[in-house]
Amino acid sequence: MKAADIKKIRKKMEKSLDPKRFEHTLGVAYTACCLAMCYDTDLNKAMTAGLLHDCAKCLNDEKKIAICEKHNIPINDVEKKNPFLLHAKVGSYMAMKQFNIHDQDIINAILNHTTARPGMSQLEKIIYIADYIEPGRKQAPNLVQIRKLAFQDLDLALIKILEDTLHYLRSINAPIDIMTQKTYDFYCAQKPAE
Ligand code: DGI
Ligand code: FE
Ligand code: FE
Repeated sequence: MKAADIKKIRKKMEKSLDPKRFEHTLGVAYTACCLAMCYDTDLNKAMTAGLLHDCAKCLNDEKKIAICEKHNIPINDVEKKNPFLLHAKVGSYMAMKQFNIHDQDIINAILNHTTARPGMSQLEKIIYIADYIEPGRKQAPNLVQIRKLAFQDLDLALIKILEDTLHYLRSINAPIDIMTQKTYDFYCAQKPAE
């Protein structure tokens, strides 16, 4: 991924996202770059995945469902009830087809940025965490603590974000995607004893 390609992607995102979502996108891209610096991960990949992670966010539900049906992308029960979740799957598809991204790690980072998954790569963790802590985020609890933790221990930050997300989803009675719960259980089991 060259600097010129990154500039092109940024321009396209500015056109296709609403201004607030574009601002969030820049926040995620630059936060992902900071985390990549901290954890010796490829900066260009972090930038590219950050810029593209919500590329399908501004499509309406009908459009996201139509794209899934047309291209045989499976929709599970929780996604059926909450089609916004599909922006990750549809986004990774668009990254491949419309933005010509062939790097599997970038594609996975976009695909798994909402629910996360067990066994994530460093880049996938970085995008998941950057999405939660970017400077424009205001509402989540424990943000001050999680922002600091992200630069100290990626896995502990991941666990805390998943814990707070599951807690929040339960509090509003939202159906929980099996992947969100599985990921939390997986990383808790991996956590070294204190
Ligand atoms: O697209 P963004 O708003 O930037 O962020 P995102 O793609 O991480 O989506 C965040 C939302 O996704 C947040 O409100 C929590 C929600 N979410 C994460 N896991 C699940 C979930 N929602 C449901 N219903 N079920 C899940 O398992
Ligand atoms: Fe998203
Ligand atoms: Fe996002």
